[in-house]
Amino acid sequence: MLKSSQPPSLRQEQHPLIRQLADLILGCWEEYLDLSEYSLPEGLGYVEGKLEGEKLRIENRCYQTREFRKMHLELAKIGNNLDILHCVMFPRPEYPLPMFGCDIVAGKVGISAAIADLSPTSPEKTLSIVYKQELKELPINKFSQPRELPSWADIFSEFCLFIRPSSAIEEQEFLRYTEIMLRVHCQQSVAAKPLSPQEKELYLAGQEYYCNKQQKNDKTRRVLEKAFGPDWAEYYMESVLFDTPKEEVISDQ
Ligand code: BLA
Repeated sequence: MLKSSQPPSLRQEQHPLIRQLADLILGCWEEYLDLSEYSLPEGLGYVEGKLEGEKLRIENRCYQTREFRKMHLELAKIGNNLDILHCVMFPRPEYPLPMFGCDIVAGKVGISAAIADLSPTSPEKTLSIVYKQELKELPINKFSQPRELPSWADIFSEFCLFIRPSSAIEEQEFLRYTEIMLRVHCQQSVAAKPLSPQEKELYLAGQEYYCNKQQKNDKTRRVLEKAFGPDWAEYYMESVLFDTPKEEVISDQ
């Protein structure tokens, strides 16, 4: 078992909810899964750029396991204005697992966006009965400021929580909601059995659909473009944030 003994340095400087969620994610990963290091493309573990005169810093942690091709936790900080947490767990496509994803965007006046989901990858674009059963008690209607999803966001499940937390209590309730999703997901993942090669292709297509849609998030793209330019932003969104495993799948056959 690999220990994440060295906490990322950016974490200490970020909004407390981001710090708490980062600790929670890494803690859950270590508790349930047998982690190995996943190497990001050269030079992309830690990145610095300038956004309108403000420094943008990005710090990445990446692991893989039997069930997951890539588990990515990213922390980003823009000057003293914007703190971001981004996390996606990409299943190996031979496992019929959804995509866990979450994003927190915190500005000077607090958190403007907090989102967490387990997004389906199945051909039917639904979660399995077991997941639905496990998630159905989640208090999705408890939050006072739900946010409307943009038009590209047809990838998310009925359990997707997208809010602006209105208080410290709601921040903690968001954390708890995300924790339950993540625990359910880790438990289901370790119990998952691999699919046939034909079924694997269908789940791979589901992941590609998810990644293509996420790449349409102009708000993420704009932040990256301003700091690093459009070519780099495109490269980063395709090869780090939302890449699909095409080459690896072809090479293991
Ligand atoms: C929104 N994402 C945003 C916003 C910013 C970023 C600035 C706008 C905040 C707001 O509307 O209040 C920026 N997010 C980033 C950057 C990175 C990042 C720069 O992750 C990475 C370096 N986004 C994800 C994942 C999900 C996600 C995994 O990365 C969901 C599982 C969702 N972010 C998401 C959604 C919005 C958002 C749905 C709102 C988009 C909109 O309202 O148009």
